[in-house]
Amino acid sequence: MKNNCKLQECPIEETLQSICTIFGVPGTFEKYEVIIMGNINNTYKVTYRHPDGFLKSYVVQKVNMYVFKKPRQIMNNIDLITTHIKNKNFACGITDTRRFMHFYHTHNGKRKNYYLDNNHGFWRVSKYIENSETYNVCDDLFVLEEAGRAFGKFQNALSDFDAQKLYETIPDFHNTKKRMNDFLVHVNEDSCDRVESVYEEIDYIKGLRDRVCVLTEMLERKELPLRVTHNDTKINNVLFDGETKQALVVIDLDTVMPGLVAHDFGDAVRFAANTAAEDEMDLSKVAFDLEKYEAFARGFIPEVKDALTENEVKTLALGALTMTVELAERFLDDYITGDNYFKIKYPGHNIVRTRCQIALAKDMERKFDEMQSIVERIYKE
Ligand code: GN1
Ligand code: MG
Repeated sequence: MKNNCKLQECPIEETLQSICTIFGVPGTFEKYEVIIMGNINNTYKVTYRHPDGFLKSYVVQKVNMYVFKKPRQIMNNIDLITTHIKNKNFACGITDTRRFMHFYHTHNGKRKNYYLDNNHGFWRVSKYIENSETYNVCDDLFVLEEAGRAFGKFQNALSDFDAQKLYETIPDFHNTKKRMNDFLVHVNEDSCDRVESVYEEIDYIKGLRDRVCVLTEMLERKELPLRVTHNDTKINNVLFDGETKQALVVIDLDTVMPGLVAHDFGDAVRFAANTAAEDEMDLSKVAFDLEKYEAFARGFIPEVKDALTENEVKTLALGALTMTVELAERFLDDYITGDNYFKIKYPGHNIVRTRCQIALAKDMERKFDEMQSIVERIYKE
């Protein structure tokens, strides 16, 4: 590998080796693979042969600077959060290293947990957790309950974390009201001439506007407490043990910021209780599965119930509808403004995603009373 290689001009394999060298990874490069999960950052699993002969893998990520304008702030947050969680776990006697995230520091000069290359590429390297797996669509109710427990425990572990110490990595990330207002401005502007093809979807989102702005309004009136939340609680952000299927660790800490519990609960079930993938084209396959919802709730609620206020319990189900409609709006907003935010695999991918979220939201509307009573029942148990 050439040391003077400009990262942006190198084939990805050489770039990854350069990055690993900068982060002090010992041994020799063996292989890499692209980790397809995630709509924002570019993620790779890179494997090295350690000088002692064994193979060791690392997660190398290039952070999307269009989405994360101040990535140094993210790395600052991550450092504080991972240290806090690790200390709390150690205090409870949990020392299994597969249960913690770890980010490596650069070996050149200032030992930072990130590296900015010559071309404004922002890189980080974290531990790869061996024998772990993650799910996009999952039918195993045990796994879903484990995911609920993992996010509930995560929430709990951060309950005494001073939110003032965290940067707001994406301001107004789940401010549904602001997102709705901005969306309607973009619809009016129609800068890419795309609005005509999506009137039906725009109308559906507009129709639910008041209902999905309830949580933001309750927060504004201080009827809901602001907590430190994960804000991106897709089940694929939990790593599970490949054999026992137990949840090991919550990953993707980029959006950990002050937020609402209902958003974390809601975003998780939006993803995990969908019977289909988030971008399923065949809408007849898309439904909200109450058994999966219940399994997640059964893991999540007992972990957090002592801390929850009455209003928080009452709004968990609404969190699911809110996050689903908000994401439909975000995908559609990205489509009509030119597909700059989410990575797309084909033209129109964001419309497919929007339609899938709308189909899911419609099913949630039909099942809303049952969603409410499942939460209440588990809360009272
Ligand atoms: C993005 O990249 P990923 O998959 O972790 C997005 C989430 C969305 C999600 C939808 C920073 O998360 O908010 O819910 O896609 N992350 C950001 O799949 O916008
Ligand atoms: Mg994420």
